[in-house]
Amino acid sequence: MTLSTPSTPTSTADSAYAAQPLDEAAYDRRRLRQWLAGEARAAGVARRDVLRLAGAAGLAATVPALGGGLPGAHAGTAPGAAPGTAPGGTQGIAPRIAPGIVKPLPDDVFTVRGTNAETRFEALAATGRLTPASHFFVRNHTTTPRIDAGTWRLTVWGDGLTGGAHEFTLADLKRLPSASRTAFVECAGNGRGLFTTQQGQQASGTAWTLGAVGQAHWRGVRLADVLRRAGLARHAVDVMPRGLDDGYVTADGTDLGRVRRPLPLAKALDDVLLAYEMNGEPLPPDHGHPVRVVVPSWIGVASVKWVGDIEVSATPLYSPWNTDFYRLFGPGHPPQGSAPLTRQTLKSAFELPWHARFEAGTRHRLTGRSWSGGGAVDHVEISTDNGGTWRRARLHDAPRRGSWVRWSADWHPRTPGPGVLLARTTDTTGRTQPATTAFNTQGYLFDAVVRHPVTVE
Ligand SMILES: Nc1nc2c(c(=O)[nH]1)N[C@H]1C(S)=C(S)[C@@H](COP(=O)(O)O)O[C@H]1N2
Ligand SMILES: [Mo]
Repeated sequence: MTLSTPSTPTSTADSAYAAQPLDEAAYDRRRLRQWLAGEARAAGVARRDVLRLAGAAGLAATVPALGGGLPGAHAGTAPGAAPGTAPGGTQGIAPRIAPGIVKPLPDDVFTVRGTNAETRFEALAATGRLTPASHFFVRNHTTTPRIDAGTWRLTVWGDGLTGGAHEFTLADLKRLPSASRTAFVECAGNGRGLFTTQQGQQASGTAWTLGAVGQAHWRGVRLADVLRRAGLARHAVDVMPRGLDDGYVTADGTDLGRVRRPLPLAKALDDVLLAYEMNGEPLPPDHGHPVRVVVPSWIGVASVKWVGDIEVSATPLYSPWNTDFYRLFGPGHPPQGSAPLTRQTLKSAFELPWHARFEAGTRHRLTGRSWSGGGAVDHVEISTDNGGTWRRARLHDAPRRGSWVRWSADWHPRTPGPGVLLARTTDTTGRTQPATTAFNTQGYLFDAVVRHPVTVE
């Protein structure tokens, strides 16, 4: 993280948090035990829904009692989204419009999947280390809201503050020291479709291939600075940002409320940003205008868009997005699911269309990208003989935590016919992409080596 101005001195109360170790695994185990023991409250979800959802997820444990304390409507919302209206009309070929996404979605850049848009990896070949907003995937639970930055307010509230609720305008945030960093945002379900096409397994959810990922330079303020200004108390444990988009209603009609997911305080105080700029421009509507959370290296849902309020809590918080969703369910996992997912796994992708064609007897330059939520990319290998031999790809970016690396390798195919291209990365933790990924019913964290089909002719 680059701080453009030195951060303000911290109070003694704050240093207690700074000293708190960031042990995500321990945090998750503790929260899971508390959930099972019924200590936590399921914020914002009606009790009957918690019971039903717990049943559906095979949760045999006590369902937590509901706590109150949720504020009502939020200031600064201008819902009235204009779903399906692309600005600037259509020039030339009419771009595809997904319900609820504002920006144009040209066919050569995106695959529309329900309310979401997946970036075609071959379209990234024309982009640099940063993904322009025009090429950045969109994952919307509902529709992109149109929010007026002038009337927008961020409310920080909860029993984890020393005093009452605190409101920030965008101008207030911009007066704080700015902080920026380059980070990818990747959906936990990125690659889900490959469970089916590569492993013959059917997972629920959007059947993304590899394009539910993008990397931008985010600029804003440190969440830590905002929490401190709001009066963070010593006994705070969780922080839960919530979006201003419409509540999410499941297929069977259950309203789960607005998108929200708790973060452990240690992560919230570490490297999390409240971003108001993406690649040097104000955030575009589809990516969270005017302010979104950016949680580097963690699964995309942690990076709440259109943030309107942040609950700071003295007790563990739960939402459907860390209980029924974004855990691993299925064979090999406990009935209540794994601990809530935090960091992303690692992946590699060629900047090629599926079934790309190559001329035999010519040298071709293969390009792609690799990334990991576990650490920086250490190296990338490719195989053009179905995994028989592997060789190192040339890296084109200095590997950094939370960022992807562009790479290339030359290939001189000689024999016409169908084939597969393989790429795999190893990160600085020593983890390498495996041949297969253990199945989970919601298809999260696919990280196996992808068998990219090509034809030599
Ligand atoms: N408020 C809100 N925040 C959200 C979402 C959403 O639907 N609403 N989707 C989440 C998910 S699942 C992902 S993967 C990322 C996607 O960010 P992007 O659309 O900017 O690519 O946003 C996250 N933040
Ligand atoms: Mo996601």
